Amino acid sequence: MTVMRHWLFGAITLAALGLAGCGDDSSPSSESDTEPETTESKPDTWRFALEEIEGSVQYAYAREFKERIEDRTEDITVEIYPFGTLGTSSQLTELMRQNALELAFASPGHLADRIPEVGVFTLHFIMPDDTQLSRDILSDPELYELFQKPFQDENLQLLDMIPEGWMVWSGDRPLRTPEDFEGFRMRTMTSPILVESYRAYGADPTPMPYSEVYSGLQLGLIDGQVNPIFAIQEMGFYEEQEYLTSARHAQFISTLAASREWHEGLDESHRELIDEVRGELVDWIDEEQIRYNEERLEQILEEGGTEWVELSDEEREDFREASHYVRQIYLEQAGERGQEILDTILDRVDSSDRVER
Ligand code: 6CS
Repeated sequence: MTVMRHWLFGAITLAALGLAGCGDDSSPSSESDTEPETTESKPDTWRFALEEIEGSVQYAYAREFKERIEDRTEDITVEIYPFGTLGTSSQLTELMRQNALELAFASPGHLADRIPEVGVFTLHFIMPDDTQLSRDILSDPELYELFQKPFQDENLQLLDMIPEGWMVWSGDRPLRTPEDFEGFRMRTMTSPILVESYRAYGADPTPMPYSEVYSGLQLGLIDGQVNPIFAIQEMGFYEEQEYLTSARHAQFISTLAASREWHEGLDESHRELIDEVRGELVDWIDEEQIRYNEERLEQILEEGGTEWVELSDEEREDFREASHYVRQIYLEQAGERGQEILDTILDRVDSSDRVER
């Protein structure tokens, strides 16, 4: 099993990774007394950790980000740490909070444990089907403004929100109706809000980290899991499943975060550069993820042994209705700011419907 090797985390030894000295100025630019004085700017390394393996959507983004940053600076190197090299999603977030890591992806399905507001992206039937509208929402300055405070309260800086594709249910059975979920042990990411989303369909949700999903399927600890197609393919989940059901109930959206302390300590020009690159990658990454997901689906189906089930609008309607009350649970967890975030997204979707009519 080739994918197995990706899951074996190296020990999270900060010293071995050169991350020792968390919290103080451990960057190569900090001068020691004995170093000769120079007016040249010193090289600086931005460590960028991913929740996904090489070949993933996050990896594509990080590679492009690295290339664009390094092309436009003399003194910056971006070092990419794919999944399996530093730790789980929650551990990466913790490293950034301690200013021991500069940049990392943090999926709302895990991050909502700490920042309930981002749980909005785990709710079902919220984001629009329309690609352009979805891009506009994910780059809406008003939304960034609303999310920034809870990120900063956690010593994080929100830099980007990127789409990684529609979530697809993989399972030992097709999942056409909420009744099909009866007793279905669905692996979810670790935030409690996701547990509620699947309880709403009558499932038996089982939160676990990404690294344990393959063995969970293999050992029969879970009946299925949910992820975008590119991930189902590259992590080998489809090998242990007979059906893939597409309900287009939610997109997988990831947040790109930075250590707040690090971000605030950057030169203004570097902060502006990050912003510039982020803006350039909005359309680029969406086109990439669409291509990744289409190609990987073809690969899975060509291999055989997995059936693709696409729900009709009528079938989706039953799930939409069943999912509705989870919004209330989100609001209980995310409070007033959560309400503003949810209202802003729904308002963007509604006003676009009105314009179309
Ligand atoms: O299911 C998960 O936990 C993960 N899925 C993806 C596609 N990216 C990162 C996340 O940790």
